[in-house]
Amino acid sequence: MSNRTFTMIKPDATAKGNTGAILQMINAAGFKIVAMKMTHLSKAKAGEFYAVHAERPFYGELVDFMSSGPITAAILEKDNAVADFRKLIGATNPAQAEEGTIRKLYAASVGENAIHGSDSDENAAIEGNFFFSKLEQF
Ligand code: FUP
Repeated sequence: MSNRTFTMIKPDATAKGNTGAILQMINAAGFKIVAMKMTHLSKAKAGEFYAVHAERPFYGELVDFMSSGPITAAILEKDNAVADFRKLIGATNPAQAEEGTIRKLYAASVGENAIHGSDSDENAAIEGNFFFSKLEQF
């Protein structure tokens, strides 16, 4: 069990001014921010990040959306980080997300779903290293 996960507050949440409220929920749930930056992914970078989904029908839309505006990327620390963070953000489709989850509160649709959370310890490390050098991870 690793104690770190990776997240992005997506362009929809950024545009709606929800970054601060989401970070507050993340902190209140016991996650410590150990790396963070606001950035704007190019299409090429968004495509690289989501390369695992390249064959899926929604890949083009996903890449367009994720490069449509600024995001906030962060590495978070807590015991059981990956699973606990997936619980905090809720289901991919906000219509199926539990009450009180970040996606239930802030996501509009399965595509524009406010926030990303890594789905495994292995991907958390890969995704964190995609955005942050070792010197930027505290
Ligand atoms: P999640 O792990 O909850 O972020 O969801 P997935 O890894 O299954 O999907 C990654 C991203 O692809 C989602 F955040 C949104 C997008 N997606 C769609 O746009 N349409 C779909 O049908 C499924 C996912």
